[in-house]
Amino acid sequence: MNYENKRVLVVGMARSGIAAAQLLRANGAVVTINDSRNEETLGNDLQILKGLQLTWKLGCPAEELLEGQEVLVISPGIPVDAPFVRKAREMGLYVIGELELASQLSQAALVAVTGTNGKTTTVSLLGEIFRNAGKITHVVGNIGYPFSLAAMVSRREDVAVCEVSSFQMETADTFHPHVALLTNITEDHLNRHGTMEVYTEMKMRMFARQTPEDYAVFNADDPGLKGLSSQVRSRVLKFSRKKEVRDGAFLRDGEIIFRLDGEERKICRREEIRIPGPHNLENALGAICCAAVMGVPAPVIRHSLRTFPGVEHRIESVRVLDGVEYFNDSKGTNVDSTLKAVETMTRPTVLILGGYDKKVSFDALSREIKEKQETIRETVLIGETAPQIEDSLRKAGYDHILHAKSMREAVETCRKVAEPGWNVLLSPACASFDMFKDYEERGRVFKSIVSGL
Ligand code: UMA
Repeated sequence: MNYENKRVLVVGMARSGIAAAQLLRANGAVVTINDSRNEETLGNDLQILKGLQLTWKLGCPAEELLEGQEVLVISPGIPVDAPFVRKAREMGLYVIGELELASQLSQAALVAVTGTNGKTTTVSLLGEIFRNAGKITHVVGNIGYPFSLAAMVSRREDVAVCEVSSFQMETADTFHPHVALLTNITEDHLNRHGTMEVYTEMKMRMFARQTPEDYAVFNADDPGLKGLSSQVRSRVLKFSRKKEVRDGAFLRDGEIIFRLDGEERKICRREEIRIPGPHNLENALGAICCAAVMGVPAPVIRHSLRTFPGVEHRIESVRVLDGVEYFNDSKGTNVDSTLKAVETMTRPTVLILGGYDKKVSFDALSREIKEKQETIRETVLIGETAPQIEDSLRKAGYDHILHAKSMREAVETCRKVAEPGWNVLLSPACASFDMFKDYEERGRVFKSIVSGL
């Protein structure tokens, strides 16, 4: 779409909305910005919009601003069933999200990654691979850097690697990645999407506009993806750490192979991948498929796998104190992600769990903790979901349960109970919004408390 002189209302003035407003102004749109919060509460980040010739309407309901607008751009945090969004649709406005807007205006080749877990690690690794291949690469989206900022500067020869959330797909329209990867699907965000069917449907929207010239990459080992690859029109590649696949990436005698149309390329040996754990092997295999179909030579992929150190807040070692190693896995915002972190613990561990309530069940996690009680020696529960997690753990027959009212109290409790040779793991299995701005703030607070011990 051409946004020149289009009257656009942008709602939500956090990272996405601020970037969308800048992109729209750069494309000649007539922009009104809105947030339910006022300027004072929104803080300094808005300064960048000063002098951009925007109409500022902060601290008032968006409903009041729809009259006379042609387009409504919303942030991912705003659900599509919000009353003002419904009203905008009824009034005939074109309603899209920030990611959709950016994808329409970006010039770069688009590689997109979605799934419940592994997205951030995979896009970060892909960013590293494309940069090592000499490409100007923009790693954008749900990872925390809005696509709109890259869309303002991207050129046709660049690559945009986009982390896509189910929230962002609610408002997709023409979003069309040349390569799209689905890592896995397990229970998450049911407070927003209601059912697993709707959540899965949102993830699958990423492939909706692909054609047979595009590529869709699926994790063949994930039961949550069963049957989904037959729904896409693009060329399907799969990856597996358990079996050989026809087209895609797999292991043979410890060697990682990429195969397409019967032609095999050796990438590297499994143990050369620097990021640890079976879940990271899956992330690496997915990234290999995307990079290979984008034309990156095997030696560049291999070098990147050998050097990529992983991402902050994902099973990140913070420090060793009195023989106890502290790990920050604040990115463990759902049950499956915490299960994966637990799987990588090879020593006795005190696990900090709990946070914002996304209305999912903790029973699978509790059963696993009970089964692994030789490893998970204690749990320290924090936040809104502490009572649910306690009930679930007790139902599973696990009763090594402690409580803490704050992150500081949780860390201090861990310090008291952990013995030399143990680990302390913050992997809450929940989002952070009950106590923190986001998972990054939660992780930073944890790290600063641990560093100050
Ligand atoms: N707001 C309104 N009216 C409303 C509701 C909200 O004005 O009715 C305003 C709020 O006052 C606030 C703004 O909207 O100022 C918040 O928008 P946002 O929550 O979309 O915040 P952003 O900073 O733009 O962050 C979003 C993503 N947030 C969510 O999806 C909740 C970030 O993902 C993403 O990194 C960022 O865009 C950059 O693209 C975070 C996330 O939690 C990490 N994602 C979920 C996850 O990973 O599990 C999906």
